[in-house]
Amino acid sequence: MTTRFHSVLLLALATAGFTVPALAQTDHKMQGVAIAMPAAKAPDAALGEGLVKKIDKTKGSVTLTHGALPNGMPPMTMAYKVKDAAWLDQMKVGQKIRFATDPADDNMTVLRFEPVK
Ligand SMILES: [Cu+2]
Repeated sequence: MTTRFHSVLLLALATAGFTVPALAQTDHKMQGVAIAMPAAKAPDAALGEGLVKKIDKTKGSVTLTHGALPNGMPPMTMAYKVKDAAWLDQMKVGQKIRFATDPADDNMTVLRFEPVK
């Protein structure tokens, strides 16, 4: 009698033990998907378009005339710093680019860019 009771108890514990991690795992998976989806889309959605007006290698800056940006900046012409000074050699005055800026620097630094064809 006692032995049988223990078996049922163990079975119940074992079942509970398997059920809880299984649920937890499903939760983590769903959270992972929810977080991963916007993160994967963000980079391209965060790109604004600009026209290269001036390149100043001494100051390490590029002046861009840009349209309204995803970060909320209205259209304007302004000088940006660039994350990698070598990019100034890759940019050309009159070239259209798509670019992303660094929120940690009040969006005053170009974090990445790509030419628009
Ligand atoms: Cu601006």
